[in-house]
Amino acid sequence: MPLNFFNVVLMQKTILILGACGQIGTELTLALRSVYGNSHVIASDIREGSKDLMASGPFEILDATNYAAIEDVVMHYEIDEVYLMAAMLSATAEKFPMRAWSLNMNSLFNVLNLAKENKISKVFWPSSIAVFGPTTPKEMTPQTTIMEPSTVYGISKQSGERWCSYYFNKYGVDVRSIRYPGLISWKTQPGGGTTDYAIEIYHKALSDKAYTCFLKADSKLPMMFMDDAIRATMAIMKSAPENIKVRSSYNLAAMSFTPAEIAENIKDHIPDFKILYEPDFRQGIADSWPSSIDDSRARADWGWKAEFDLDRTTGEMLRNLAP
Ligand code: AKB
Repeated sequence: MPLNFFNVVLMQKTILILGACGQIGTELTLALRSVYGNSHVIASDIREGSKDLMASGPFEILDATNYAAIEDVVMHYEIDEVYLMAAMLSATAEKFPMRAWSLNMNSLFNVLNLAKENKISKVFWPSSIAVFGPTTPKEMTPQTTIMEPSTVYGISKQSGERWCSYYFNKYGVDVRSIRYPGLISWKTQPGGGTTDYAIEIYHKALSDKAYTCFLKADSKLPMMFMDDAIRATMAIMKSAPENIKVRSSYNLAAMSFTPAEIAENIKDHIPDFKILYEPDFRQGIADSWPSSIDDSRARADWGWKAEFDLDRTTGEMLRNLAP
């Protein structure tokens, strides 16, 4: 069929993002709007988000744990794909275990069940390196390995992965997932994660030339710049279904570093920057996670390749956050 205005419009899919005002959701919404058109990407969250996000397209107040409310929005906008970005992260989840379990699991069941009932055709759900635990091999953690997470957040993500795989095998639900490492971004602040230090440090380097880190100097964790994470998310969702051979969640990697290494990197730009260490309860969470990740399955199956290393990330963060 030759392409003309009418069938291009007919082919256009409509996307709903749950948790659109968070750290990943904000940038993902803007990126998806630039590809699919503002009116085809419906942002939603329990509260309004940044000015950029609110001004760029449709927004709905929506609680990801409320099935009926999501179903209403899905029907109203004739939604094809849902990206579920609402979640309680590792550090906050340790303080509110039952609330974390309820948010992280019920929101996932809601979208999986909508897909099972053919009300939507595709789902993106983020998992995390938190699915691994103290008994997992720490360096170059393989795609398939021992997984005994010791955090509330990790337990919810590991259970979520099992449910994704189950809904794919049992009901044919097209659900796709990535195990995000710590994500570094400047547009929106993170909330309640263990890897958040790698963002706070840039803000404090610029404002105070000093930062007190809540992890030890040598705590090496896998990290990724947000642009890479958004590219990966859009790539896995665009891939042909037969390329998605892992239906739990894919390992994804870009770089690994310690607080001491990121501090040295910042000193290349701000020579009198100082870092102090006062580890708190988040040290225990970091100690249970891998130091580096083997993402060869994502590379082989859907062509993943990171573009940002620590030098490039530091340059982008300091340039964009500078007053
Ligand atoms: C967290 O620190 O909780 C998150 C994650 C690694 O999933 N950034």
